Amino acid sequence: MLRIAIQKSGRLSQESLDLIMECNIKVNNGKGKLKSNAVNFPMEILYLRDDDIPGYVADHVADIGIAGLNVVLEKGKNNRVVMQLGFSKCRLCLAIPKEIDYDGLEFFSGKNIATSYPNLTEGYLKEKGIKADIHEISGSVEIAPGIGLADAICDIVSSGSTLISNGLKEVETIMSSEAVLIANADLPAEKEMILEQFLFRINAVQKAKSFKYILLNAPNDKIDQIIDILPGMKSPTVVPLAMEGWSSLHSVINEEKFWEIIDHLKQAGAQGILVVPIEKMIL
Ligand code: PRT
Ligand code: ZN
Repeated sequence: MLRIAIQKSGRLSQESLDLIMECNIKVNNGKGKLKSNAVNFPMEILYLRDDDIPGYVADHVADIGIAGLNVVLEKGKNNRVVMQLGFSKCRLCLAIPKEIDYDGLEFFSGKNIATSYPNLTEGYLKEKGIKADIHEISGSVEIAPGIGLADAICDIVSSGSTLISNGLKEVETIMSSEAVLIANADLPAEKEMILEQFLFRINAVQKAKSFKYILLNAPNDKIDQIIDILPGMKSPTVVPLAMEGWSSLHSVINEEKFWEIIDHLKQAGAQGILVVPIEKMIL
């Protein structure tokens, strides 16, 4: 049995649960529950505050967990980051009132900085040789300069609109973050095996998301030219159509690449192009 801790309610909750379910792990997720069991995979799910997840994983309360890299590094527990999950992307930034001219990190020397990330902020400034006064506050960090509580802040930024609406501007990026899967540094072999199976499924789901299955029709004399354009995994499948001299061509292609080559495909004579999602991809 592998215990995974995910955020109970917040920015990571839904996507963490979606990821588990996309791996075909069925969860009885009654609202308000603190714990639930998967019905078709040896997994138990704990619903916790994101800040507690690294600590619970390090203490063996949970075996693995999903949290923002920002929280994982801030807590500094002895866990392994086993996979980047690609959602809840954001960055940890230093920001100052927008009317102040900023001429480099020296600005922060001797200044008061409000943050919920004292360890990351201090670590970053120390590495740069800057000594500042760091004040830990747990929420609404953005309002600290406006009410005279601090000269600057260090906080999570995503779109940047919270900073703007509080009259602040971003001046330094301390780190980029996204949701990550962490694991206890020392799992028993049986749990490690279940983790491997889970990682295998996540990989298959993530690969499938960035690839599409493409089907198109083309005159037989254009097939070679079209195959050259398609950056497929292996050689595409070519099936003759009922209409004399035409074939249907099937391949798997990276979605980003698809938009680059669509015009070339059409120019080369491709018709009836279909692009369909792939649910799982195992290479
Ligand atoms: O209750 P619990 O403790 O579990 O949740 P929480 O309120 O502490 O965390 P939550 O749900 O807000 O965030 C969870 C994780 O999501 C964070 O640790 C980050 O890894 C990630 N994440 C992604 C964000 C954001 N984007 C984000 N925009 N976390 C916070 N914000 C906040 C930020 O603090 C600021 O107040 O949103 C505001 C900035 O957003 P923009 O879009 O205006 O720049
Ligand atoms: Zn939190």
